[in-house]
Amino acid sequence: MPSAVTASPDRAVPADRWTLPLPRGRRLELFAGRPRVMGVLNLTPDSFSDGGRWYREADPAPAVERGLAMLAEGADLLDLGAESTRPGGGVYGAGARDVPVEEELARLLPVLETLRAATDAPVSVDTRKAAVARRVLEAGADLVNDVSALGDPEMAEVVAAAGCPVVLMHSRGEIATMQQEIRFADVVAEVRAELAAAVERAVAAGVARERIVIDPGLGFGKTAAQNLALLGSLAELARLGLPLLVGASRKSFLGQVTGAPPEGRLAGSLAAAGCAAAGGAAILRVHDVAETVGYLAVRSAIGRAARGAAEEAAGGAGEAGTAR
Ligand code: HH2
Repeated sequence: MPSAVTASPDRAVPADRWTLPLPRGRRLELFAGRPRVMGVLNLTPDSFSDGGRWYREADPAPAVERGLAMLAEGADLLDLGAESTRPGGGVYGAGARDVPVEEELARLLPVLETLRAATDAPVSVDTRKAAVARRVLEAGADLVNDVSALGDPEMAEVVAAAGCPVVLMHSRGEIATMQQEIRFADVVAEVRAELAAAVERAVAAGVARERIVIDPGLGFGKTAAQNLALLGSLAELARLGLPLLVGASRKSFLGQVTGAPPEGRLAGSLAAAGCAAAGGAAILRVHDVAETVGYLAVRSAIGRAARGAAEEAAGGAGEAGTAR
């Protein structure tokens, strides 16, 4: 039985593995601290990090190619998004514009359907709209990544009916203005409490707890210092007992530390990935898949080698003790 099924709302000892049930009888195994890599595929003309790079109106080919390339680079799952959620009121000015349901679907469906025919890898869709979620789940999407944490009153029902996992991301306020008035007395405690409340709301609305993934929402209604504090305190959020998804990749708070523009934030993104893994993250949402996969592989290899060396030393000490 996956530990998340029996997870209490706040565990003294955090769970360390989960089995996320996916539609059509598939599963995604997750491990705290050994994160899966979720490759970001933005089908938008205006995303902050890669706006317009893969999206072509009426031509899904470049985006499909990019999605398959990320899987070949080692991504465990993809996250398709057709509405930029770039927050307004801060470094991004007015923030992203709302995209009507039909436009979001017109961007998503051709890419999703072509990808679905080409791969069985889990595909998540980043949407706040229940109408979009319903349609992409019918078209073969496996997860809903909802940065509004079920803000659409019909989203819980859609997710519950599909029996798919859902990412509940923390944010405060509206996308258009969320960087304007940021007030936290204790950002880690408040994000944890608000995520716990979002989880209970989702469960009360019929979403199975074992299908919920939580996310601190880095960059959504938080200052750079608050994002950094959250990244350094993920273990506190892990105590909620649910798998943690962390999206720090190329975000502006990394640029505020290094001075780099979005495409120059790889070093910061990898530092954040290391921190997230150390804090128990189960999924990292990233743009630079090959680099993140390589980084995590070396990190794991160092961990394994260090444990092996410690065991060898303990065995050697035992032998020396016997000989004496
Ligand atoms: N960040 C972005 C979008 N979706 N979803 C989750 N669960 N967590 C995140 O941190 C997160 C997210 C913003 O990044 P990006 O998709 O690159 O940009 P844009 O929203 O401008 O398309």
